[in-house]
Amino acid sequence: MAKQTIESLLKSLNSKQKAYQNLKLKNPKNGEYMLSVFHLIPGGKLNILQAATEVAAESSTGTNFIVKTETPFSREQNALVYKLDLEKNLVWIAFPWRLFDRKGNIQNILTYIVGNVLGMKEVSALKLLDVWFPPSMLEQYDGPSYTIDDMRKYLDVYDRPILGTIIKPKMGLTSSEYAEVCYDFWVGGGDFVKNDEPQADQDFCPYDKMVAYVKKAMDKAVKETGHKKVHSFNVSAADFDTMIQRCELIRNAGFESGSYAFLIDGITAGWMALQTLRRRYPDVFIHFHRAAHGAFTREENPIGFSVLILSKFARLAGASGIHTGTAGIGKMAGTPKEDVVAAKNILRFREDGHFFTQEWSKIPENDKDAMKIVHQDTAHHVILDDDSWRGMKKCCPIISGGLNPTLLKPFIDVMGSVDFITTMGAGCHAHPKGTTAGAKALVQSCEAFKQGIDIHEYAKTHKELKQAIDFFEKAKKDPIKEPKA
Ligand code: CAP
Ligand code: MG
Ligand code: MG
Repeated sequence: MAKQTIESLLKSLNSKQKAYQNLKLKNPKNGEYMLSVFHLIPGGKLNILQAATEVAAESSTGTNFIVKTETPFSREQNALVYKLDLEKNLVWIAFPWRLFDRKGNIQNILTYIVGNVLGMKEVSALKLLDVWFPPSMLEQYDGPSYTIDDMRKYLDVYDRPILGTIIKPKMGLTSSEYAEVCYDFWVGGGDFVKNDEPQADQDFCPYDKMVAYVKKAMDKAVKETGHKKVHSFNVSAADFDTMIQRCELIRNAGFESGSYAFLIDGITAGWMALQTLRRRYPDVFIHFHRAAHGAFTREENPIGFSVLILSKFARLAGASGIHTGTAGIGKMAGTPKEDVVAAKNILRFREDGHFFTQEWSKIPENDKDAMKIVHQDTAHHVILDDDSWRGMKKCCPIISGGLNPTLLKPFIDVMGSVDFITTMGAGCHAHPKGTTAGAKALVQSCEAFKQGIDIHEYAKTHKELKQAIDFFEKAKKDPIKEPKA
């Protein structure tokens, strides 16, 4: 096949396709466009520019023919292919962001840019890899309200990850059994407990009783340990009314502000649920669990979007935290390139993505002190309390999935930060001596990290950690045969 040149590609476009490209777009970062990069392999007999302009059409104003009802103004809203990388099959598309529903509607944006286009015959591969929001657009979006910084203040935990668990077995405990396990984790020194992603109002674990018993367990644990605790309740439900009922049940169960979070299964319950929670409960940590994201984000999937995309939109929507993966260290697929890049992009005020550097609001160039802080920023308190208008608050990475005390430091080393919540399920409850010992082992592995001591050394004087190391390292060597507890 003759080597494609930009000229030959442009010549190949029909009049409709021509209206959805501008490879000479002067200043894509002029504030009018949300910018995006897709990996695209054309379908059928199309070349990459024909396919890309079809994607731009379908994800903005067009369809498969030019319609007589177009107007000069509607044409102004055309998305535009503005750059190509023919070697890597990459296409850059600029979306006039006024295309999108006013007052910050994420569901609407995603319906455009990863909606019908994922099903078009014109592409055989289409994956949204990165996105850039202009400052003028950011102003329209909520961003996080209650953040990990607020949770740190509540827990009085600053210089380490927030240590959490997911109650296991994943399902099947009664409400009182569930609360027992919460208590056992909290008295072992853990900070944070979450419902698992399918937890709802199952008949063997009635929601109202689960909430009531967790409150009792938390009160007992706080009294005995002298430390505050947090529980993240899954409020996902069949309908919004039930979701709100669950939120109100929790808020009226006597929990003090800061001691509970609302977990939403953001992919299966949807972005409307997430934004509803963010707008109704700005004083609550909104926890985005991303079950089912793999259908879009796995590296081997040619059609979908990246973990970075999911994470950036979660921050824009106002999630306080979202699962961003263990960079392959835990049980889920993932890499530092995917998971750590996503984690840093939602934590920091300014960070490189896969293709764009995103600043989560515009700081006037001449604002020296703010720019200095931005440059110094290592993901700590960049948003100045007295003028948080300057930036969209941070969204915290929630790191989970096959982790155990022996993997805490390896993950921190890959992440290069402790500013996250980690939740270990089996990593805690599979401990040979049970949940409380599992929690102690997690706390001890974190203490070892903070003191710069290898966990094997530290385990010599900390039996729960020793037991965890023996168990999990043996399990890793010989995963089939369950090592004797
Ligand atoms: C982890 C977990 C989390 C996954 C989510 C589970 O349990 O509770 O939902 O980690 O994955 O159900 O598997 P374990 P991600 O700690 O026992 O593995 O964080 O990648 O979205
Ligand atoms: Mg007990
Ligand atoms: Mg889970």
